[in-house]
Amino acid sequence: MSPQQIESLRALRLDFSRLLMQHRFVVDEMLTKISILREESLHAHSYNPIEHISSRVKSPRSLLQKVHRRGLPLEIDVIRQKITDIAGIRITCSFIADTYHVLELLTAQDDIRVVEIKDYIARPKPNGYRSLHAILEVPVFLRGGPVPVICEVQIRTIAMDFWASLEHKIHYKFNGDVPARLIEELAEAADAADQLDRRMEQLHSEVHDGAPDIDSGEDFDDEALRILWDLSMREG
Ligand code: 0O2
Repeated sequence: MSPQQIESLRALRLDFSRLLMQHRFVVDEMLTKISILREESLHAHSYNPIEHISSRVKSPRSLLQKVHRRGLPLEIDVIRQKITDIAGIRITCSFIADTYHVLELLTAQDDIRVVEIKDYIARPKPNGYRSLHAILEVPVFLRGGPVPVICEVQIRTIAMDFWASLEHKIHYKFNGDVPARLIEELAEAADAADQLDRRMEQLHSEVHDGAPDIDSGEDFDDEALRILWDLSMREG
């Protein structure tokens, strides 16, 4: 390897590690946003629309494999634009309505730009896969100013997530060549999961519809409440 080649390899390595770092930052930002939504919902409605959040940044190896599979050039700007799941966040909710609600709350934020929404709940994949996918662009505030970074957010119910993780394992086990009988059973299981989702949602709305918002303000304990009262008396 010539000194120039070594130098350009070093530069490429630095570019890639910077790219991955920016995607770690976007995950951190998104996790903060999602936690805020979750806590605020709990505070305002004593209701948590988000059951679970997980996240990952693609490993360097898996990123390079995808770049290679897609036949992309080793150019950071191209990779940044074309590989939209370097940063991935998965949100699981109890109910279908919550998945749309969480998506709406996130995409309504001023600093988030929606690149693409794929609604596999309204239009499931032929194998039965259901999930909401949002490709979002979020500014990450670095020393030199904001840098827009793309992340993929998958939002789905617990039942959809259960199905997807089983399907993923089966797919992996058979190296993509899943026997027809299992494909059929998976499709049936996806329908059963969907029916369960809809029944649970119906039960839930029967119990909760019309219930008033409860904001208990519990974080103000008795002592804080007494100080608040004294201050308000002084002001009044
Ligand atoms: P991994 O290992 O989960 O990251 P792209 O992802 O950009 O190449 P595509 O397929 O159009 O293109 O994107 P799509 O449909 O939004 O799917 C992206 C991700 O959704 C996948 O990432 C999976 O995580 C998930 N997904 C999509 N379809 C299925 C499915 O049929 N079964 C399961 N279990 N998951 C699915 P990756 O990169 O394929 O995998």
